Amino acid sequence: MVPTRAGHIALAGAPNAGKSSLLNRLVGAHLAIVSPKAQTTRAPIVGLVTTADTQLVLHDLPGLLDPRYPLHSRMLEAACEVLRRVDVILHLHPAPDAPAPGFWSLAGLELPREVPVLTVYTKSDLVSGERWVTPPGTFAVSSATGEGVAPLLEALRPLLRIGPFEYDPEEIGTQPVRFFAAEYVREGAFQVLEQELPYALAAEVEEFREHTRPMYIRVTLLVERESQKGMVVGRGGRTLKAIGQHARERLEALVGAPVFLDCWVKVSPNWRRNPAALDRLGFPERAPNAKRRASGPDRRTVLDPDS
Ligand SMILES: Nc1nc2c(ncn2[C@@H]2O[C@H](COP(=O)(O)OP(=O)(O)OP(=O)(O)O)[C@@H](O)[C@H]2O)c(=O)[nH]1
Ligand SMILES: [Mg+2]
Repeated sequence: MVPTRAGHIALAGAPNAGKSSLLNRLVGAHLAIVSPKAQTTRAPIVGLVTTADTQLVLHDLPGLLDPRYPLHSRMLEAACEVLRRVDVILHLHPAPDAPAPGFWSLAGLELPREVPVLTVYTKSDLVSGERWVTPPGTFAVSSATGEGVAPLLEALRPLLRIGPFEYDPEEIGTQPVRFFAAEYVREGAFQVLEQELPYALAAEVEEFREHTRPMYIRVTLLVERESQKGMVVGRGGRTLKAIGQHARERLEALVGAPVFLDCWVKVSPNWRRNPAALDRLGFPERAPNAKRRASGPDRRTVLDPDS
């Protein structure tokens, strides 16, 4: 009998590289939120892919970037914490922007750990008409078409340890529905709101009644300033309604049951820089990352001028 193999794999790279789209393609469900804007993912998302003999525990990470404010620092720390413990790292980089930089140079990450790092060029459909050739020893995938996904999966199996599965083979994720409720509201905001506004927004589940029909979920959208509240609500509440509708449809597809999603907007002044608010919103402060290079003059953390 073929032995089972299982392991943890990070999907890492610069913001907007296509990490969440690849997670969703591999899992076969829209688990992680996606948008054309950079820095959509703020906390790691776990997706599970199980076949007869292999279980991949995939970690879609926030983009590796130089932090500009405390939320960014905590996003990066969360990504580094996962990078320190996975069995394989996939370094995702868009094929149209090839070649990929060295992985450990991203965001000041220092020093190669003893872990395999595979370079994966994403969005290969965007270069397919250009006779682009995949650099030797790397992979090219398209989350839009599925091209290149099977060879990547094949290459991963031998890198995993022989051993039992960690999760039920039927599961596709490990995080609770309430986590995804807040995420899908943010995805709606990224879709509906212009420019920088989605970055000033967080979503927090304040009430969650799973056993009612429909399921009842109350989510508060936090904005940083009073002036942003009206923009999120929109004329006659239209904008907020569109955000809620997007999130409700995603959530109903995930849980396979009707959901009543009640969305409200509240001001939480400068929450992106407020340690207590960040703790509460699921961005805990972590032990300093020993693997980050000390800030040099060219890599100093720059706080936004309006902080
Ligand atoms: N054409 C094409 N577009 C893609 C592909 N994969 C991702 N995209 C697009 O690229 C953009 C960014 O995708 P995401 O999956 O959100 O990227 P990410 O790396 O998770 O981004 P952050 O979470 O912001 O770091 C979105 O507009 C996607 O639709 C692909 O294979 N082909
Ligand atoms: Mg993402």
